[in-house]
Amino acid sequence: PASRTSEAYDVVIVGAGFAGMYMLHRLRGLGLSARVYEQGGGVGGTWYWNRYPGARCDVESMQYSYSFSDELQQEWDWSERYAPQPEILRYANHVADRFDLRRDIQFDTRVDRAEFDERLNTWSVTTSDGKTVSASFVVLATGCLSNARKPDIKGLDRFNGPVYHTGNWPHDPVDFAGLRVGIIGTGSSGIQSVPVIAEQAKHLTVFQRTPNYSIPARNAALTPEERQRFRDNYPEIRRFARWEARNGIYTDLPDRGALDDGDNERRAKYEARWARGGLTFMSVYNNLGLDKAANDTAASFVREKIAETVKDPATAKLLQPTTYPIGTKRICIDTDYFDTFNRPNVSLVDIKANPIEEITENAVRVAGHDHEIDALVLATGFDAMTGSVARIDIRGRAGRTLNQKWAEGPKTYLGLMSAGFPNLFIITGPGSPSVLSNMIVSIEQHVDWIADCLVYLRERGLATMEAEGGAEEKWVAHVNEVAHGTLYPQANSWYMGANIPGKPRIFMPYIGGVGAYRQICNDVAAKGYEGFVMSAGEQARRAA
Ligand code: NA7
Repeated sequence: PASRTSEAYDVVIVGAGFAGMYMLHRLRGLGLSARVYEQGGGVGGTWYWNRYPGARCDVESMQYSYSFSDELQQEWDWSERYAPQPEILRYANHVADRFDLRRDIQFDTRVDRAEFDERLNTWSVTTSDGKTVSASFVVLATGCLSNARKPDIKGLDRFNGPVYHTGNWPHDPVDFAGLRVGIIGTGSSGIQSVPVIAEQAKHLTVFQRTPNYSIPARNAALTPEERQRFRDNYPEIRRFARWEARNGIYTDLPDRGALDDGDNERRAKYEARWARGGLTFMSVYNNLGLDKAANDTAASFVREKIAETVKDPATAKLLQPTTYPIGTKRICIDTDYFDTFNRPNVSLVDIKANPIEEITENAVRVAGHDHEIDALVLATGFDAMTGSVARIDIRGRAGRTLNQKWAEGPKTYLGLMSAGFPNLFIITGPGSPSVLSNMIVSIEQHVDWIADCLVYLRERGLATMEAEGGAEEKWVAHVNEVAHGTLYPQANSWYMGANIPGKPRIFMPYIGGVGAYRQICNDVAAKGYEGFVMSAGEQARRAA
């Protein structure tokens, strides 16, 4: 039974990843009391759990970092163009120490339930240690890719060897030396881990349902000069990332479409971007996400590269994506992924044509053939964007749960709040650019907006704030309309909820770009939080 404590906070924050940590820091600066609950044993969120071999950020380190403190961005030395997971986790820990965050974070504690009391205008928050505290506001900083999903494959529990999920990797090192390893899933996590596991394992069998487009990372050590160039130009780099780059990543913006160039010129541009590596491959032209014929030119370029790299033609063919436009599922960034299939100890099994029949004590059975393995890796992804929120029993006005409300798909106003759930904010929620952007850019924008909003409420003595139903409906429609003006809905992606059986197919992130989104959020605030209802609340009314 939950023990009710007298602990009361201005704000309870759920999660101590990059969002929760910065939220806590901002709230402290405003003199508000806050308590963070974190299910992990340390800070870092996604980067705390995703410890699989080869895990890296695919946004460049100098940009995948906080901008709120100039001292911080000037003093931290990223070692490589794309930081490996342990380094990102060290950075998260450094931030926690430098800003003395830990004293307000309770680790190894989940938030199980949050219930709004309409009389008191407060949330009762119940945690896995059986305590209930109260808070005027709750901020869900629960992350978009943090609810690892085990696939529903017959016999999975029967397997005798160890089963690892990339999104929930053990903290003790895993040694695959001498083992026959199987891996299911070829999204970003699979594509990053396959080359590393292949080097360790006796044999690696890759079970692929859908091939993915992947661009070479061209990872390398950062030189002191490269770091300095970023540091010297940070004001402009950060401004550009916030306002001009749709995805929050500093790059040169294209002013032409793919069909505006002749074949040779286009090819030369693709070659140059391929040689440069990384996510900016997709910003070579301004219409790859919009025009199928334009997109086809980039998609077929990548297919050619796969065919050039992979020696066995049948394997190369299987690795070539054909069923969806490039970039409409999260594009992958790799180091030697396709080349890994030239190794004698790596084999590829197509589970699209012949799905896995079952997993036995020692094998994965496909088309009547047992692929024997000693260990199994699931790189099968996440219940993205809504999964971690759904695990909390959230009850708003009239006891209605958020899961009931979102049964047909998540509904929010600006991704920040959901009507009927006063004083509950979401960071990088569905309906915000979140996963379509450099997460840290989006996180900082959300946290700053929420912080400003709390100041606004405090200054006016207001007790509650919530999204208006009508504004929310309009926003949801807008998010969909913008998405359907692009090629994105053509792919069965986790952006669409398509990786979770039974999950409603709704394009969840806002695709209008971080700059446009920031402008909308600023305008809403400037108009006195248009589309939100604020009220003085019972106590304030009584005092008046
Ligand atoms: P993703 O991108 O969701 O990839 C999951 C992969 O697992 C993908 O290839 C799936 O195939 C495959 N999958 C999922 N379920 C099954 C079952 N039941 N059987 C066979 N194969 C399956 O997750 P990641 O962890 O790689 O990446 C998530 C994000 O993290 C990434 O986008 C970056 O933003 C960082 P499918 O394509 O569904 O056919």
